[in-house]
Amino acid sequence: MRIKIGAAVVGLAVAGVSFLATGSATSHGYTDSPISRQKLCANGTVTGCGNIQWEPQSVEGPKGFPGAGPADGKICSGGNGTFAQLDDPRNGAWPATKLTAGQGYGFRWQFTARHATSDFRYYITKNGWDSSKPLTRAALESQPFMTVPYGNQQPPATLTHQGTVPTQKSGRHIILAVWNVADTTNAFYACSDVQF
Ligand SMILES: [Cu+2]
Repeated sequence: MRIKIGAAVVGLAVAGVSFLATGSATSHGYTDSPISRQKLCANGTVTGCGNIQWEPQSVEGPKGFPGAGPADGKICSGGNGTFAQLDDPRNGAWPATKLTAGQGYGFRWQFTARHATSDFRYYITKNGWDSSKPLTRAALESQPFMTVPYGNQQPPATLTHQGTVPTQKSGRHIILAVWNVADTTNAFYACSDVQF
């Protein structure tokens, strides 16, 4: 009897481990318009990216940004040390999507796991921020330029938010997209380099 119970416990433990491993390998999402750093790594446009090239959907970190969430300087990696290459400013050399201040734009997410969602928030850097330094809260405008409440609904596999690019911007900037998941303690982070 003892042996049977022991085997059942081991069986459950193994099932639990494999479930978690599958979840982390296939879950989540990233932005591809404007294209994010993680997607530039995944499609081979940018090399020397490390592990993120295999799983651009996995930039997951604590939610509650900017009050909580990843630490300053680690925002683009979601605070994941294994994805630290995303925080490297590369001396301002990340490929940048060209935008015109005030234009209409479709901000797009690709999801590999369609988690129930609280909202999506889009932040942009302040004029005069230093593109040679890792991204910090102080470098970002304090309020998102677009917030899309999602009412705990499940998004489709591809989701476009039709919005407006901020006005009064020139030169190089980062758009930080944050996907706040409703039913976990986490969010997903995506930094996109843009040029006005
Ligand atoms: Cu997920």
